[in-house]
Amino acid sequence: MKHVIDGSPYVDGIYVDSLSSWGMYRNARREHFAYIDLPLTHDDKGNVVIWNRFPHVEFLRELGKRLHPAGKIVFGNGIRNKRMWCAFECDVHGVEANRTVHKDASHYCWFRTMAHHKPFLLLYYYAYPQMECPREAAEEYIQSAVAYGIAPEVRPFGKFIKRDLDLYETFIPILRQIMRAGWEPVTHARASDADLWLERFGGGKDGLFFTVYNPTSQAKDATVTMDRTRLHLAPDVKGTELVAHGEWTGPTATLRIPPKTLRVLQVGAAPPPPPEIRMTKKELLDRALSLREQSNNGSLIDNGGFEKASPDGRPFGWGRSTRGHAEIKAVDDTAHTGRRSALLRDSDDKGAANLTLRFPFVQPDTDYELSLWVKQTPRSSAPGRLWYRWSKGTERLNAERFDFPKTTGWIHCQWTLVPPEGADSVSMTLGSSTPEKIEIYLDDVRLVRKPRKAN
Ligand SMILES: [Ca+2]
Ligand SMILES: [Ca+2]
Repeated sequence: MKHVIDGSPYVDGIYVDSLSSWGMYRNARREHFAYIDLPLTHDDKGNVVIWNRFPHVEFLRELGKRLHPAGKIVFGNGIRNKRMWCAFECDVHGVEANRTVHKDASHYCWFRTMAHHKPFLLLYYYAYPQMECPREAAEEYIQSAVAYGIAPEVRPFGKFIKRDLDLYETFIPILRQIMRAGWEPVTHARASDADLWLERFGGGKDGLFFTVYNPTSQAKDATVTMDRTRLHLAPDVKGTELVAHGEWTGPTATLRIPPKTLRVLQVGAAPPPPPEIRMTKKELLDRALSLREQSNNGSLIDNGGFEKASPDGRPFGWGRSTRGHAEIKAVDDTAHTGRRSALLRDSDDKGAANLTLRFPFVQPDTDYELSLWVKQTPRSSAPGRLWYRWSKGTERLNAERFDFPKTTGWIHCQWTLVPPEGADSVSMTLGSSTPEKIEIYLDDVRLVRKPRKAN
């Protein structure tokens, strides 16, 4: 956790999945009682227990305590109707739902009430090949969700992107605008037809909006009358309707709303929608890698100096692979820089000791320079080596090996790794192959991008 938060500026938060799936049992183990902060309860027979939902709440609360000071967020998925206390601890809510949720406003009411001003993302697995999503269904889903300021996500994303792009172009800027204004539970407005869903967003500097959704199969002629006093509206306030682009003056808007259709009223002036953040995959990757380089003094490898380690010497960010009589740990009895280095000991001709690292962000037209400091103890019969393999997706490409120099004093090594055509990842192992025996220290491992110059 600490490593993720302190050492990874490219991690913006933590996504906690499946909150609705766990915690349904009562824990009667008394030795656990001392470690919970939330109240104990009892089961049907009167035995004192921890209701295991509450440790989930404590876990989310602790995540927030650690993430918020760094400006990072907690996303909770599965914020369903029995997870209210979890909801309060999360900054963003998500629910993966069956395709009937939008037919019943009570679900939306619950989601929005729990979230209040926080983002809420609904995810429909709508579009698998056997689960076609007709255009009418997409229209109903998107418009009804936006009525509650809920992001109407679908998965797999993009299957109907061409067909439904107009819906997203129309409704997502509106969603962003009303979400910024913020949902308010008291509308101070009345719709003339009780079948209509009427929700209010904002009332302050980010504008005042009302969403009016017709969930029925008949078109509705309706008026929305606003409480001018409570909403502080001038008698001649100007209003615009953002979906079909109507206009009116005063606190009463008259609308004709087709079946399963959303209208959004903007009352008075409002700032334009927040600018959209659109990044290509390449831009996103460049940004992530730049952030990684910034936090590692130009290197793409986190914790290449082995300074961050668990109390028992597990270096964070590295994989450890050992077989036979072998061990790997971060130690503080010697270091090239800082306090620690990694000790790799393999005293077995049938075993091996390797630090492993996969770098899955290999870019085209880029070479990589791997450098490190190494030394052997006098007991080390082999010098140790770097072995690495390129891959393209799941296809394995070529592998190469460089032996370390034999030395009992720290020595600097540097190699240029040239990706074969199409490679998108590289897996590196630093240590020993089976027949070799080693006792070596490694420190300050760096991987640096070297963009190839165009000819
Ligand atoms: Ca070090
Ligand atoms: Ca060995």
